[in-house]
Amino acid sequence: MKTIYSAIQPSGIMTLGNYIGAVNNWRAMQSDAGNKCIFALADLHTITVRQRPEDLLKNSWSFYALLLAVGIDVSKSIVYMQSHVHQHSELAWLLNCYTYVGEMNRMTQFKDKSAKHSDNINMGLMDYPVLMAADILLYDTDLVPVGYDQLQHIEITRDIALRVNNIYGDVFKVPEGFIPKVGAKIMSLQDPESKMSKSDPNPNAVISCLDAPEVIMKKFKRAVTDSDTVIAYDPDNKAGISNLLRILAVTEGKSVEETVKSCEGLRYGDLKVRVGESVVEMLRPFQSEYARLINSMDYLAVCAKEGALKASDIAEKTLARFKSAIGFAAK
Ligand code: ATP
Ligand code: LTN
Repeated sequence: MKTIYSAIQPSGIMTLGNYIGAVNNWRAMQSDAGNKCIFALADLHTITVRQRPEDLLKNSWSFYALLLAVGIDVSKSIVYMQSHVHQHSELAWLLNCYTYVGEMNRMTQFKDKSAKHSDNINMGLMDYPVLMAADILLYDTDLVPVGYDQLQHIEITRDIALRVNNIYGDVFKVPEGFIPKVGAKIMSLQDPESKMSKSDPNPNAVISCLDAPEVIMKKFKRAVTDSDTVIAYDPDNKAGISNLLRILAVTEGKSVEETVKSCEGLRYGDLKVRVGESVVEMLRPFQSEYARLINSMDYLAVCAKEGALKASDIAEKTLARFKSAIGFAAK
């Protein structure tokens, strides 16, 4: 049995990047009977950037419903909110004492977010990877499915786990990252050199998984490409077209090579329409399931509560094991 763990922040909107790079793979991994899957809404991570309370609350339930709408099944997987399981904060504190300030200072996401939120470079922003390490290590995780941008955080999680194990023996299982072959980095539709991000202020750059079909088509038609006319996969010189080809490959379930072949002779405009239609079709069942779930608040609350109970059972055992290894007196 392999334990799969991942999380997403309940902030902003769920983008096509989140869907393809992360949550759709979570669903796929859940259907393997050899996997035990645990998925969280990383709401404690979300407050590293200032949130309006009413938005955080609304987004938390919305993202919970989004995960179920993707096809994550609470009878097979544990789905919970991080803030409901207090062991995350406690382990993060302990791990802080085994993490160096210099390591955190070098994290790419910390540097990017500090530049973006220069008026609020709080300790939590710097400590973000340690909380993420706590999330992962609490569940004796084998694999962490994430998009490319999170790989550095998985590496530091491994470093911290190995460091603790070197001091105290085998306390933590050392996890591995799991990156999808295609789609680990979906790019912005307006600036194909940078990642499609849920906090991008330009709505044309980002497909929300809840965008109406006509909005999706319009955004793809406006996608930035290049002045050439030949459809070819060349991420360095044709970032926009290559991004569209990757999205099409995932939505049609083909390799990038097959996709390029099937687009031979098409014009850029035709490719944009084909990608748009393919994304609309992929999201159609998901959107109708979301519409049903978001009106079933009682059901969502029961699922989240059960998820938190199951998660804290596991988390408590790992936390107790580490506290005893450190030398804390038993209660
Ligand atoms: P932000 O950019 O605002 O920090 P985000 O869009 O990266 O947010 P997260 O909640 O931080 O969203 O990420 C959730 C998951 O989605 C992570 O596994 C992340 O790697 C993945 N992910 C995010 N953006 C993309 C993308 N453009 N392509 C592929 N995977 C992505
Ligand atoms: N930092 C992650 C979200 C996250 C996460 C985790 C992912 C929080 N805890 C544990 C995997 C495992 C992000 O996607 N921005």
